[in-house]
Amino acid sequence: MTDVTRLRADLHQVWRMRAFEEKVRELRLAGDAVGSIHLGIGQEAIPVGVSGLVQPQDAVFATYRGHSWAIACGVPPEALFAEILGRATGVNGGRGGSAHLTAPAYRFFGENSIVGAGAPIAVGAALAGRFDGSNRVAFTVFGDGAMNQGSVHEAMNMASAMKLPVVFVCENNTWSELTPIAEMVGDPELYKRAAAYGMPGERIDGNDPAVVRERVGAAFALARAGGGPTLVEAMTARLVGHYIGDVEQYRRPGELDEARRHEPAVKLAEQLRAAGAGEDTIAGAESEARAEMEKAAADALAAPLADPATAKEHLYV
Ligand SMILES: Cc1ncc(C[n+]2csc(CCOP(=O)(O)OP(=O)(O)O)c2C)c(N)n1
Repeated sequence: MTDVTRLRADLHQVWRMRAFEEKVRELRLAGDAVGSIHLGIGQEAIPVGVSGLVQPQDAVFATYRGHSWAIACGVPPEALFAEILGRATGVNGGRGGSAHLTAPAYRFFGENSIVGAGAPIAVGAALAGRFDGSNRVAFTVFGDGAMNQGSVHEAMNMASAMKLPVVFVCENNTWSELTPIAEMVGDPELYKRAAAYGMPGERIDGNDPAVVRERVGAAFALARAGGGPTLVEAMTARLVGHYIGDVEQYRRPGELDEARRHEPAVKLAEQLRAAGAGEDTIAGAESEARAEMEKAAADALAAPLADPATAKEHLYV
């Protein structure tokens, strides 16, 4: 693959995720979707970089900011829109909504609204892989705030002690809801904690899919080879509110202007220009993605709402 082909493919994937989420925001503001919705606009390079690393036997565990991770796993956007819109055709029959998307057939073992909960579940999935012969790698992604959850510490310790094939990725967007991570920790270089657990840890540019692919790819390779877990701290920025409706009074002056200069779509467009691509190549990546998501959303809107009579199906407790 030439540089231009790869960069164009990455830019197209970034735009698929962003166009999906911009459409979700529009649908939420119009009242077609309900409930609290968290967007990952600006953070797309991490799921784009990881998407090609996940093999059929693997398992992915995300957070409530998980739309792009579902797309990265290959879940069809129409089924995701339908889920968020409460439609019967949704990936979970309209029961889960934005924060509980789950699609095991696509290796996407779901979002989770409990901060840090994905990490111990991933450790369990990796441990299960020892017994079912799958050689599964369990991948889990969470925010910088989640690094202060006891469950995440316990998960990292157990994964390292048992040399389990887990890849821990911390999407460090520097905000935990409305609080800066720097005010909540003694050392904001979170990757350094990996050393305390006896596993490799590093901080990377989380706005460049190629860097993510290379460094998280090394973590997957180590895990598959029996070398145990890795912690990757991927630096990025959330260009929108914590949730749709967040008025973002906590932002520092100029913070978002600065972040927009380094966000993944801007970075990839610059790399494409440097590799000799024309403006039509760059614009096409965005317009194709927007057309795909407009159609997927329209098809989902046309589907019937979930039948309330089915609300109690699939309940276990
Ligand atoms: C166990 C738990 N505590 C608190 C909350 C409330 N809460 C929701 S999101 C959030 C911030 C998490 O920040 P971070 O882990 O950095 O992820 P981000 O939202 O930035 O992606 C908090 C505290 C929760 N959902 N679960």
